[in-house]
Amino acid sequence: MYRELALEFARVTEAAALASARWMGRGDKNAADDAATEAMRAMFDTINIRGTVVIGEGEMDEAPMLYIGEKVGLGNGGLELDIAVDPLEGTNIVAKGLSGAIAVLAAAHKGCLLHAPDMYMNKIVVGPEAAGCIHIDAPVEENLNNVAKALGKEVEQLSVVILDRPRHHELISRCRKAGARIQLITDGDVAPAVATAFPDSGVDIMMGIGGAPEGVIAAAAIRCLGGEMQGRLVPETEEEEARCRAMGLEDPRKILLLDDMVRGDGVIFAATGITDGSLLKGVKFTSQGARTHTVVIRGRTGTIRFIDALHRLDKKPNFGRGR
Ligand code: VTB
Ligand code: MG
Ligand code: MG
Repeated sequence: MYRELALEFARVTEAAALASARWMGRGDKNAADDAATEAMRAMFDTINIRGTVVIGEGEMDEAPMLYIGEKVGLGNGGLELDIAVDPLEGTNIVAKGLSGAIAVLAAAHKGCLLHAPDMYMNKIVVGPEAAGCIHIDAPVEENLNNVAKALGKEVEQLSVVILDRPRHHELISRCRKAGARIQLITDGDVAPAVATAFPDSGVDIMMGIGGAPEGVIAAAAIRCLGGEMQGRLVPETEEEEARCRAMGLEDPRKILLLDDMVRGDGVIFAATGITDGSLLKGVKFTSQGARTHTVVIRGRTGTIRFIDALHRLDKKPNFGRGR
């Protein structure tokens, strides 16, 4: 994966973040999502790649752009890549002005990303120091103990991120009984999943059921960072099971390891904060323009770059506006 693409992809998530940040707290999640999607789509077409969206905003008939199968990039003989996007991960977060929304993408060589269907996935994610210490089917108490040991902490010092949903009541109460600390989030499980790989982020484990497409996006980052993630799709109907089989998963409920979700290290992951989160600061507008905070990670080398960018919107009035 060409190294200059890292900066190009950072510009793509910056544009999406800037566009949706204009909608922060305005109570309109669809407008925030559309703005991010349009801005991301427009920026892709400044890059010399031959990209195909494999995880996106939905099927062609339900999403006007960044739909699954859409070609993005200038073409021009550029690299053939599979692209997974979530222009606005955490639409409700932005609509309400809460924390933890990001614009995010992962790109990999063609055929290297699992084409996860739009359904639920059970996930457990830890950073590099605790890799090899989790199992998605182990009792949660056992995972907590093993991760604490690997991190050289007491279970009482662990911080576990879980989506605040009724489906997680048992998980939450068992974590609490075991003594672990929990950060309940309203939405947006990709950012905390990635944060587990940063020891000073305040997030040690992310677990629970969220979106499968976002699971693969998080897996791309964790793959680059050397952490561990396990997932299991949660098909809820026969139709969903059929979709799993159609994408080549004979057993829809098999455990998905990192290698199953992201093959090889020809991967780039980029995310820009929209609202403040554990890893990334949100977009700030100033008299000078706007400031964005982005992380971009390259699988081949594992280099992590945090890009703190000041955008002179007076010179680039269309940046982050989808045009
Ligand atoms: C959302 C979203 C998460 O999972 O909650 C979703 O905020 C699914 O859960 O970031 P619900 O259907 O209960 O809302 C994620 O999209 C991503 O995994
Ligand atoms: Mg989205
Ligand atoms: Mg999402």
